Amino acid sequence: MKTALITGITGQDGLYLAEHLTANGYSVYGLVHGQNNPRLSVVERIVPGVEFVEGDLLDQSSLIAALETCQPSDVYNLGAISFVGLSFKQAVLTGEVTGLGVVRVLEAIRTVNKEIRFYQASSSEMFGKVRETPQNEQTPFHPRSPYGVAKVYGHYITLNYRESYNLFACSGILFNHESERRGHEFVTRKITNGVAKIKLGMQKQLALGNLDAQRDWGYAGDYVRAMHLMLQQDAPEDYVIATGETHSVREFLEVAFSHAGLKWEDHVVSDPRFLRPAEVDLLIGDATKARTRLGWQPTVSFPALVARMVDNDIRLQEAALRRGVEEL
Ligand code: NAP
Ligand code: F7E
Repeated sequence: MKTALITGITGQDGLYLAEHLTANGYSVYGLVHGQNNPRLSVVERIVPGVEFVEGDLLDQSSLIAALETCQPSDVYNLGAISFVGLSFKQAVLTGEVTGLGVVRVLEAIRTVNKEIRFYQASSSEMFGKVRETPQNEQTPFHPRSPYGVAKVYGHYITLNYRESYNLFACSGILFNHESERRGHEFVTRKITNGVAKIKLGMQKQLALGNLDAQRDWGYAGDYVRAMHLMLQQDAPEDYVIATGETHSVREFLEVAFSHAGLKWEDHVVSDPRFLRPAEVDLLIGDATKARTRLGWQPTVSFPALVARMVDNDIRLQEAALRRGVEEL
């Protein structure tokens, strides 16, 4: 039986990946940082077989100890400060966790077992102020946030350890992917949760920042399949994972509100607090390599993604109303 260790198991992707690997016969460990993490019970409920190991991307010795405990064949490094907005406010911490955290995991692998296969969660935010459209594996990087800069470091240190120490180390350059499990700070979930509350009379307005930004939004459940496929290849390589379609935040609003029978113009207000010091205007990925080499393709369309997120949030908020509390 293969054994995988996932950092970031309490995040959106960690949970989907744990489900996917467990269903494929893996024994799965999740690295958990902090104490008394409330998301642990969610992971335990959804993927009962997962085991937890303590460790932090800021703490080198805890990562070495975690690998010694789990003896994994595969490590998926999904842990990060992943919210671009927060990265502007906590730039140094973002560099430490999202950037240097990657080299700490790679060093732990080099120390404990060089045969471990490694997946790094790289990001389309590395393209930032894009040099070409659509973006592929050869497109140069121009990050626009401390998060994007940290991810560029993580990407290149993964490549460097592959070339220097012959590690089986891959980066997936994933474009935005969303789901019912997306954190509420990200714009898609903020919108679908806002739609649900407005629909049920719990709130009247939704305050947002830049509505012109365009993103290539896919479904997270599809994207974790690609992570696993990358580690099944004969040689370690990097792959862009994307739908090849782009939509603006305004288009997302249009689809989400109309799905609930509402007009977004009646409810959305502009709030400069949600503008960023530097913005990524347009992302659209070319996943030809993943399609041809991994046989990967997305299965959930943009309207279907928005609809399932809105429906889910309406269900959650209705349940919260029945219980007499606001769903967190
Ligand atoms: P997420 O929901 O924000 O999850 C991030 C995870 O990192 C959480 O489990 C968090 O744990 C953990 N973490 C934070 N600080 C840590 C630390 N010091 N040590 C160990 N773990 C720590 O992110 P996601 O959407 O699942 O994304 C997964 C990965 O893919 C991230 O690296 C993200 O940057 C990258 N990515 C995401 C997208 C996307 O569209 N979702 C696209 C490209 C790349 P707690 O929750 O317990 O704090
Ligand atoms: O913003 C605009 C905002 O925070 C999307 C992360 O998973 O994907 C994600 O990063 C767009 C931006 O995601 C609000 O300015 C407008 O242009 O949902 P987001 P992101 O920054 O694209 C990449 C690939 C990752 O790797 C990251 O980890 O929406 N926007 N108004 C807003 N965004 C937010 N959050 N809140 C607003 O009110």
